[in-house]
Amino acid sequence: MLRKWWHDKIAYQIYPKSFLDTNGDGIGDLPGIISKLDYLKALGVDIIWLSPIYQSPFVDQGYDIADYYAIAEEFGTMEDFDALLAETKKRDMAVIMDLVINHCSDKHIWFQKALADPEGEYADYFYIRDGKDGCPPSNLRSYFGGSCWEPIPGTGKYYFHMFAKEQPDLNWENPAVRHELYAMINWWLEKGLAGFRIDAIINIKKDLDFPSFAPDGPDGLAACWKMVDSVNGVGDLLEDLKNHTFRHYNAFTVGEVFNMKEAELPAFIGEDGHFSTIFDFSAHCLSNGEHGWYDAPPISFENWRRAIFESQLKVQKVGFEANIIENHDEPRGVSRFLPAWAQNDAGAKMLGTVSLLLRGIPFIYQGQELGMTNNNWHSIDEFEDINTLDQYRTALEAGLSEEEALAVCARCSRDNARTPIPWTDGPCAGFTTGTPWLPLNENASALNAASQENDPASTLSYYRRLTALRKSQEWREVFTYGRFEPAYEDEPAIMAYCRVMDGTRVLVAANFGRDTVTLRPDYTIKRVLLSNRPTEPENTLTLKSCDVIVAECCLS
Ligand code: TEU
Ligand code: CA
Repeated sequence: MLRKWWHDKIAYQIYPKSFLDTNGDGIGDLPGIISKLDYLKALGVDIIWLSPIYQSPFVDQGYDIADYYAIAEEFGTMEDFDALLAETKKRDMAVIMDLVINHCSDKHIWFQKALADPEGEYADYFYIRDGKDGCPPSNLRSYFGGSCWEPIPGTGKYYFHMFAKEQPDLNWENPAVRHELYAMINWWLEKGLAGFRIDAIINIKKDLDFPSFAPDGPDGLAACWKMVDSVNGVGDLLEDLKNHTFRHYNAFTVGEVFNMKEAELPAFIGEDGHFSTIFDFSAHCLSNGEHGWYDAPPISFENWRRAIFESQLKVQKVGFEANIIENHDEPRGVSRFLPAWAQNDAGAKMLGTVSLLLRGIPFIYQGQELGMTNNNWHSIDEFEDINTLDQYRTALEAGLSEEEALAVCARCSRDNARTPIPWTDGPCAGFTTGTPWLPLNENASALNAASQENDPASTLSYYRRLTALRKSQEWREVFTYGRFEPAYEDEPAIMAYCRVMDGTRVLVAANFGRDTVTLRPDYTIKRVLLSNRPTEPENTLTLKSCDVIVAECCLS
């Protein structure tokens, strides 16, 4: 396998709005990020992914871009951005930005021009079609609810949007659109950006006939991903994108890809694939509800472990995936993947260990290193997320009570991951001197960075040891390139695997159960490299509830 510069790196996702506010407007900003670069360096972070910081009306929190060349004033200026690049470079860190090119904002000049003249040049930057007998051209339902087709007043025409109506989809079949987007991407890469996280990219290929599908809900509509599933040819567009941009910069690209056809994995992430890597969402997809969050199935330990094992075994034959516990679209992993008895410090360390030492590129989401949890939510009015508000309506329409619908959103909302980072136990947790744009977590006075900073037993201190182990001279090779082998699969509460390479075998084993388990001596332990236990027991392989060990094993 050809070695790439990013293979052994650790990435960290920043959701700028909630990271750190320095001017008291309640919104995190670029100077806030710059002031925490040493914190990130100490955590072992090599690559920083910034969720969108471009100019935007923030209907979908910046995933609706009005100007791809401008920094949102909420976050700062282009000078701030350049300073961030310079400061990261000094620390030998790289920055990647979010690339949102399936759609733009309805406030983007291209769309404004398209609306002004729905027959003109810019109309062809989007998908504008005539209605059928006063109805939309097809029955697809957008990801955020309602029809994918929005009428253009007074014209009988509609434009297509897979997300909010304020996020019109760009017409990737139009060479002029591709040309504009590629020029923009190269402009950022020229500035010194290391690459991109590429948003919702599978959606760029449309079925240009825009057929209707069998309705799958009481609204008579069908989920728009059904079109994604049924259409071929996204690969040609992705190759075109790569060949005009990333390839020339040796950029690191991580695709946000759902609904990929399984046989296409090598084309996506194999040697010279469309992307460097894509996220592994296999565990997260286990809770996809058939109709929405309200019928999302719970995730059992068994299914979670199987999903990860299957994915690891499949992907290692092809390339690297990017492993996450959570991101800005997902509830906190500690509240989601851990059983009730493990939702504590020990559990957070255990979950972090088994995730970060998998084969692939670990992405830590801001606050994960502190063991942040979902928030307690008391009213639907506390939420900002457009997706959450839609899911609340959907749940009510399905017959849930207001209380039940709120409970669904409290469990699944994307805002769980978007609450501000608690930096201190002071006012507003040190996040802002003003009013935070989204409520702080109720546990912020107990769970914050300052209280963990100098406590060797804290989740933060443990994460530092964990990343240091992964990156150490001695072990980075096996954690980067070592084969993944499931272990103790017959133990119903143990998540365990080995990373194996030439003369080295490392066992990672965690007890997600409530009871103590003594593992069979399948492996002879040479020494424990890391564990979350205060003292090592007589028998290394005796794991109490929430214990995790990382141990070097003898080969035979
Ligand atoms: O997400 C794409 C996507 O498919 C999401 O709708 C995802 O399924 C959902 O958030 C899960 O609840 C990306 C971004 O990550 C997300 O924040 C944006 O809202 C979306 O694209 C539109 O740009
Ligand atoms: Ca601010």
